[in-house]
Amino acid sequence: MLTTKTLRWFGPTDPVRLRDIRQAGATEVVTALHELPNGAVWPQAAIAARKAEIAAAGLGWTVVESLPVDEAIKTRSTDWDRMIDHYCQSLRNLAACGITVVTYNFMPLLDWTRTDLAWELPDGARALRFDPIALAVYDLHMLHRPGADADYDDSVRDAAARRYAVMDAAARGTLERTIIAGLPGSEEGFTSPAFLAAIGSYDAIDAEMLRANHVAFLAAVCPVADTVGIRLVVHPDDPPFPIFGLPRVVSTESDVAALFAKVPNRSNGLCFCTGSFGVRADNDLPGMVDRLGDRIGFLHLRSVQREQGGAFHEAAHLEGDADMAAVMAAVNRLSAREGKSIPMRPDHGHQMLDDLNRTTNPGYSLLGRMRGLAELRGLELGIAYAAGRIG
Ligand code: CS2
Ligand code: MN
Repeated sequence: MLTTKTLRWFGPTDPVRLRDIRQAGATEVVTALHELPNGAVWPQAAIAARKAEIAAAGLGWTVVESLPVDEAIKTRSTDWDRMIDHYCQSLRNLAACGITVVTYNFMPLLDWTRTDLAWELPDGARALRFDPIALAVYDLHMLHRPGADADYDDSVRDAAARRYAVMDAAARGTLERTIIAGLPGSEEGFTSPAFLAAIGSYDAIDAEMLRANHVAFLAAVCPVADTVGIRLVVHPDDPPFPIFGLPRVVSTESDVAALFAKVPNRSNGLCFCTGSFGVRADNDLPGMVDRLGDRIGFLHLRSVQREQGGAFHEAAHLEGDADMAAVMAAVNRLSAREGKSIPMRPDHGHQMLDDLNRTTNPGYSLLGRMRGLAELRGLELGIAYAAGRIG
């Protein structure tokens, strides 16, 4: 049994077209009704129309990425009941249209975060990069978050002050937009004053409370997901550690194992993102596939290269720190054990070749992802063949 090859598509406004995705070798897209605001019910008619548009291009749509979890749910504030009702109704509507996997994340305020969206690699391609010093520059010198000083050690503070002093207005503006304007999929961006105010809504929420709120969310929606036959898969934190003093609680194997222990429902699953988990050297990626096993409902395959001082950039899919061959071997064992095809996508890709002449969503250019998909497909086929599982 091989994985189902998918690519992410941001809907009709995505400069990467459905036809491109099909030619790149995917049989399905993963997408969302990106045009709807967070917290809105996804109407069944709108889901069905999007599905028909995708089918007309010869592609399937069974995986949603993402059905965003409203801040009222993450902070457990007054609108909680209404937002849970909306979430459950969206799940019912999605199931009625044949969706079987729904991705979400539980990161406060920000989805994935980078400090550079076009970091030049030695071969001239461009990658996404995260640099803790750049994050500190923004936090300490531009956002002026109260109490931020205490979150950085002396060497990072000094480096940030020196870096800030030599940045011109354009560089400062780019850094601000990169961090808070909202990367694709995050649906919502902030201005710095609005971000500062929103951070305040987490003043009373520590990691323990955020975990409890996550469990409360799952306890409320998993019974509905079980009934309608949807697998909810949580995407890990990216990066997998707290930033801006906000807690992050889906960063390690033990974080997700605890979630499955607390909410054992079958629908409670994981989007195994090797790029997000792989930023931490203490996450054993192939071992996690073996141990988390059937909880894994969706695969994001990507490799990061860890750098000195906690920075990292996105490497080519078969390079960097992730042992992708070992991950793929574990995935192949899991697929054989489960007897089912797990949806996978190459997560992000470099801007390369003609990508460099085009404007696409950061991380989601066509050719870089096509290279990633082709390499991962070949790797999987070779592993399955060598293991005597095909041919
Ligand atoms: C990102 C996220 O790293 C990623 O896969 O593209 O936007 C991801 O889709 C969400 O965190 C899932 O909810
Ligand atoms: Mn991912």
